[in-house]
Amino acid sequence: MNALGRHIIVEFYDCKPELLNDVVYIENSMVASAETAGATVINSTFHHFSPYGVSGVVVIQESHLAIHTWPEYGYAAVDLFTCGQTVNPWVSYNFLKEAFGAGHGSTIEMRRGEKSLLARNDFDIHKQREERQDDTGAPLKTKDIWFTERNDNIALSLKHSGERLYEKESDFQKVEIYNTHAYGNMLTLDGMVMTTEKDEYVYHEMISHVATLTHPNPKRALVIGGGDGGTVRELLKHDSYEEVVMVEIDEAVVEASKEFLPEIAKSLDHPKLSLRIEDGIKFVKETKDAAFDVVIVDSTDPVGPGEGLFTEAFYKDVYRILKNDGIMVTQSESPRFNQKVFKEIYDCYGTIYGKENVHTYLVYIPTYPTGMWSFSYCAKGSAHPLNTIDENRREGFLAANELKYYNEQIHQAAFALPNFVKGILGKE
Ligand code: SPD
Repeated sequence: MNALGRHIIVEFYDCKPELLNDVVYIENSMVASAETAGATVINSTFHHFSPYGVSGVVVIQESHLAIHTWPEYGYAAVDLFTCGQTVNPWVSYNFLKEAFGAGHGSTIEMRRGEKSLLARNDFDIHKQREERQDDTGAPLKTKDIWFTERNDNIALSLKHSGERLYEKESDFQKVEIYNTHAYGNMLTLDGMVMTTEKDEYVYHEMISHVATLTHPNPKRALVIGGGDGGTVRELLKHDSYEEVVMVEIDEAVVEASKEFLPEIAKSLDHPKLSLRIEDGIKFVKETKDAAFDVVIVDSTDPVGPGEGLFTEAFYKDVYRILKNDGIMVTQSESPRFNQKVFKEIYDCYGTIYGKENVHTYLVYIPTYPTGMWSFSYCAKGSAHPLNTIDENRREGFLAANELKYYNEQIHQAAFALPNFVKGILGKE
């Protein structure tokens, strides 16, 4: 190509007005059109005007896509600007024409940056970087690329290096590993943060040790999900376990974690671990009654493959496969970010285990949206997470293992719920 980039100026007419006024739909369509064309999305920002109209930009590694809509005229003005050879802006054009239901479109394509008119002027980029430092004195990361997880109202963003260390569209979900500046390597599934190298211990210690130390003598544990390996790493620190079975549906999660999250995944080859790559729902359904002392549901969020792990039918099966004094712990989402699910599953556990045997506890995980995350402790028998702990056993365990988050006080404090959380759960 004799130019740096291609710029298509697009007029879309006779679009569906309601689509052109839906800021979430438009942002998702613009981002998907970029990805379908093979572009790498850096960030996007969109705004809805009252009462009509949306404006927004998707910044891609290869330039940008922008849009302004006039829903009342069924009209959208779109710019598709790509540079380099790999991204074809016409793929985005076709995608968007269909997405907005455009009756017709007209376009002008311009070549940007005629090479015959450009003179290359290389400058010392390293010198420029060395001169700028962050507050620790380290060279400043001049790339400004952010990963963002969001729902309709809340977002969490982390700056990363821009390269994806791992990226696979598996049969179940999109599995990615980013290298973030503040939290090290980070695993995401379908764009949702699962774990990061620097704060994973909060989640994995708290999902594992509360139940294990409350159970009088846990010998067999089952982990549903948890393919990164963090939960089994923590469970296997307890000598009482004779076997830990982990059932992860997606081999790509295990593969990515072994390669890029080695500290988290380090027990995935442990001799006491039976690792099964299969559907956890089916596994639980086919397991005989009273087979496990502890069941940990280390699921993703309730979308995609994780959805079936948030149903009454599944939890009833888990109840059945627990021994009479067995304990289940599940990750139960954020009281703020996923309030509806948080409340629904609490009620569901209450009907299965009896309200008095269900105890919600909270942890603080900076890389999950809102930072506040919950676990649910459910006892089939009467094991109470605060009253039935064998202190000698716990002391011995803590002396032998250097944990980063869990201790006696945290165990106790995690069950203290703020009033607004009690309110959501309908507790006095
Ligand atoms: N939004 C995060 C929900 C927690 C998902 N599980 C994390 C897996 C870590 N082993």
